[in-house]
Amino acid sequence: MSERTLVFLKPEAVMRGLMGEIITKIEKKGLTIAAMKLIQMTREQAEKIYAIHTGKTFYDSLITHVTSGPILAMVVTGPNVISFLRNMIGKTNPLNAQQGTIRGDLAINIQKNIIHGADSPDNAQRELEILFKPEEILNYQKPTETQYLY
Ligand code: IDP
Ligand code: MG
Repeated sequence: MSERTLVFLKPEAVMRGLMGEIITKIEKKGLTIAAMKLIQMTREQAEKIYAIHTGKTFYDSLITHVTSGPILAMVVTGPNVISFLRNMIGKTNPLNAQQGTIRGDLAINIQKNIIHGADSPDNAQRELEILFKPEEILNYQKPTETQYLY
């Protein structure tokens, strides 16, 4: 059963020129990018996505940071895509993120940790609706993967 999730590369990933490397990892894993756009999030969008963290010590700084420049937002689909991506992303604090994960390999700062990935089906649906209109999300299959991956 295919799931879908919301991922975005944070401004530091765009500014450090890491978009291609991360997109490649997602593609090589066999997941499918169903929508993708480079945008600058509004404060309102960021506050909705990070609503669960309202009031925490890092909240204001986090919202300011993720709205400070371009992000690359994606809807990604595939079997167990939420778990696969969370595993590929690694632990929140790059100090605890294993080598081989995106954060383990590319980040040293807990806030500037490169990438966001929704953590549950409900949050994925809620978050992708904040950044994408339904008609922006494509539904397609890659024939080679249907035959050789799944
Ligand atoms: P996640 O991105 O791994 O799901 P969350 O706990 O949901 O981690 O936190 C959301 C984001 O808030 C993190 O990715 C990170 O950018 C930031 N953050 C979380 N904890 C801290 C902290 O203790 N200090 C500074 N920033 C933090
Ligand atoms: Mg989270």
